Amino acid sequence: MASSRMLRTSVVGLASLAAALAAALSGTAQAAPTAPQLAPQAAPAAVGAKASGSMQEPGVTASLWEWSWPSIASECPRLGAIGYDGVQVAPPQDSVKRTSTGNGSDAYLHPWWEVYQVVDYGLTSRMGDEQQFRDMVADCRKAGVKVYVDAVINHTTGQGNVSYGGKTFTPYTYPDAGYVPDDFHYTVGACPSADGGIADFNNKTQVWNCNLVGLEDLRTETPKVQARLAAYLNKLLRYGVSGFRVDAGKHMAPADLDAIYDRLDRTKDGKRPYWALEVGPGSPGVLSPEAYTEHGDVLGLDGVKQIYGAFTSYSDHQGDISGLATFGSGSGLTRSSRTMSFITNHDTNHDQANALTYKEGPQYLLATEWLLADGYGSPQVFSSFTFGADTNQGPPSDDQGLIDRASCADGRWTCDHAKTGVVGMVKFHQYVGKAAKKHVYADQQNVLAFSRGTKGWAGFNNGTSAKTITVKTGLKKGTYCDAVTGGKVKGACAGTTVTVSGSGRATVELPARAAVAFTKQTRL
Ligand code: LM2
Ligand code: CA
Repeated sequence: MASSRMLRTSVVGLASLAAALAAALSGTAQAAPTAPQLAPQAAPAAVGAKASGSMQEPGVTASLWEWSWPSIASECPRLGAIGYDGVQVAPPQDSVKRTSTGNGSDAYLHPWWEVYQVVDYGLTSRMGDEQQFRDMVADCRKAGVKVYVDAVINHTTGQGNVSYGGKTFTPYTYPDAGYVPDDFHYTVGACPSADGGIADFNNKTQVWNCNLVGLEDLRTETPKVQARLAAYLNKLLRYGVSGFRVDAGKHMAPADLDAIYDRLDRTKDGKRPYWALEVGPGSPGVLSPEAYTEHGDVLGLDGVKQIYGAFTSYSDHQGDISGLATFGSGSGLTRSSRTMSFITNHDTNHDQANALTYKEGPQYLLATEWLLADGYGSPQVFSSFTFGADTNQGPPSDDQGLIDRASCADGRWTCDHAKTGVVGMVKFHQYVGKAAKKHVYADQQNVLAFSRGTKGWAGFNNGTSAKTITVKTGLKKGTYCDAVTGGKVKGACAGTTVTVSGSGRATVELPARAAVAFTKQTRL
């Protein structure tokens, strides 16, 4: 669990990591190369076209994280039918395949995090082979679902010597990717810390040039590395991918990101690729999520914490979900149009701190439903595998680490993206579009309700007992089906029915830890 603690620290960006890093690094069998030598001066990075202002919105996406390619291919028709605009997939490039376990708590031979250690850019991975990847992208596109790839472009590995694709490597030398020691910051002496790790998360040179949790940091400022990375991303674009979640975005200088983005081709739809940078909160100035919005969208990691706080702090009398009425730019977050929002992602999911996850059951679903109603950012629904107490646990797989077929029936996969309430709220989100939040009811007692213009209304109860509220809904007189309990099916309500009076008011019972929502579309 040292690993998850490390990552949380990096995401949160707390200052001194030196001791922890040294300890973590000594845990790896990898020797640093001999004395750092001086590298020839790299050509100045090209002034890249900024990604901001030039991309399409991804809308609602599902992150089917560490689902295999055939499993995602089969799921895409359902995603499309529900109304998802896209699916985000785990890093598809070839990664380290461990042959022995690490020390102490690091007991899983194939932990989930293997895929974040890049060996080369062939598309053979735990999730499937290149043909399966291509077929998946094609099948999803056919179903009207765009594919977004988790792009690990900041670093290679920190351990091991063999990959899923059967490639071999040694520290700082990756023949199949074409990398030699001069392609890494540490090797050329460009990382200003004694052990090559990031000791100070407020120091931009360290954050950009040193090894994040021992992962060998690429010289993303050089034309050679930029070209290599762009070739990988362009291959994915040629296969029909629509954009990227940029792993460890904060650990690359904005100029490097711009230069790489500038080398990217258009998507199959003729658009500039989506580009969402992972920039963990906690560091100031140029390292802040806000600063990175000049170079792409950013992941809403600060929002994850605020949402977690609102949903979990009521018993401490520190706040409640009605405070989320002003969530977004009103609560100090990056602007909606530049943010990918979510309740949890693969990191916070495994950290089990400062984020709601599937383990919180109804509260996690309630939060997911609320985010879809709120309209902040481009909401992403996280859906992956279930796991036990050891947060290193990998996805269900065979003894070689190859991931099993996902099933929503065997209890090993959460399938939160397909739960009835989430499905109803994806439809709600798509229907209300950009309509403004109106008729806000925030009772300071863990209940929040609002309309989206005159198109839809939603109420959320985070309390442990049911609560009945009478509110103005913004909708016309009529009988409506609750989207959360199944909506309108063949002219009848699958679940709860709500009556709106001539004055636009309704008396709604909000069950414990649950939501009720309806739109003009679910009117009988
Ligand atoms: C990320 N974003 O910036 C990913 O979202 C996160 O999941 C990745 O960390 C990280 N950055 C690098 O891509 C995960 C995981 C780490 C794990 C790394 C690499 O949270 O724990 O580190 O992937 O697999 C593991 C060990 C760690 C070791 C490191 C290098 O847990 O103890 O560090 O490998 O050998 C010495
Ligand atoms: Ca870097």
